[in-house]
Amino acid sequence: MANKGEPQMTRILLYVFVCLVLAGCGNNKTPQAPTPAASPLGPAAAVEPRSYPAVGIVKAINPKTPSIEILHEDVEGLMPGMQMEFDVSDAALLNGIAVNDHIDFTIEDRTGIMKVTAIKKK
Ligand SMILES: [Cu+2]
Repeated sequence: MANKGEPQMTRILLYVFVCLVLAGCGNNKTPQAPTPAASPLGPAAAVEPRSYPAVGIVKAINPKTPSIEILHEDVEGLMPGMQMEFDVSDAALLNGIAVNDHIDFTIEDRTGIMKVTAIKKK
């Protein structure tokens, strides 16, 4: 019974170690963690935009807003195919883009606020 204190200390040290490891893992979360709708109002979600690659056909262009209306295919993890208008992060992205162009584009989603951040003509 004289050694009883030692294994207890070992257990405490192990416990502390596990806590540190778990805390470390929590901090190493990548910004692209696949949790699009987990905490829509959390402060962490607000600073972690997600980007989605998408494909579609240009239906209208509005350089003033700037915005673009696109008939897009299914966007995996975001929404099914539909025709809709997107705000564009920079009007310059619309340069050289015309109605009926087939495009690859990128949608950035910040807690439900979507913007097109890249457009590439096919
Ligand atoms: Cu849509």
